[in-house]
Amino acid sequence: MTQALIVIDVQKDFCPGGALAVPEGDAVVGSINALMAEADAVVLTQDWHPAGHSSFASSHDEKSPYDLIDMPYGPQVLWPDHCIQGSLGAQFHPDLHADRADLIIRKGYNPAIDSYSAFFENDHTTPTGLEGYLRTRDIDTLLMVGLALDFCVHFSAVDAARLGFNVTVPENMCRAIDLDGSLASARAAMQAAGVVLEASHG
Ligand code: VGL
Ligand code: ZN
Repeated sequence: MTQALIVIDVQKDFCPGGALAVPEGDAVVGSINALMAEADAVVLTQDWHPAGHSSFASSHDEKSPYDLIDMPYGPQVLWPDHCIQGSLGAQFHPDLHADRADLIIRKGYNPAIDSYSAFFENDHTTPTGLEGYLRTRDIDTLLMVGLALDFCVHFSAVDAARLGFNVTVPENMCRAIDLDGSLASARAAMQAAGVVLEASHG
C-alpha cells in the first residue's frame, strides 16, 4: 500500500475572514500538518479561478451568491468571488505546511467550468491530471481532508473511489459549508461510492 494525503483547498478565502469562509475552516490546519509527517506523499489542491469566473454570482445578471443556475454541464451553485488567481485569498492558510507538498494541483482555472473535484472539472469528463500523477507514483490509497467537506472534498472523494482508489475521509480534518442539506447528501454520496468516513483519524 502506498498512501497519499490529499489536502483540499485549505486557502485563506475558505477560512474565517475569507471571501467564502467555511465555519471553523482554519481549525483543520494543525491536525493536517501532523498527518503530513506520516504520509508517503502529500498533494495540495488550490482553487484557482480567473477574475470573472462563471461560478461567481457577480458574473451573471440579477444573480446572488448561493443561487443555483443551469450551466451546459449541469446545475451550478453561484459563489461570491473567491480564490482569484494570484490574490491573497487564494493563498494557502499561512500555518499550513505547504512546503511539505510533493505536488500542488490547481483547479477551476477554466473560465467556463467550475471544478470542485481534484480529478475532473464539473463536466465530470475533463481531467486535471491528478489521476495520472497518483498512478505513476503507484499510490493506491488516499486520505482526503480539507475544505469544504460537502463540495470539493465530497466530489474529489467520490471521483477517487470511482477511479478505484481506496479512500478515507477523516471528518475531524474537514469542515463543511452546509447549504440546503448539502452536508447530509455529500455524506450519503461518499458512502454510496465506497468512501470510508471516519469521525477522527489515528
Ligand atoms: C469550493 C465552492 C467553490 C470548495 C470551491 O473548495 O469546496 N467550494 N469553490
Ligand atoms: Zn471555487
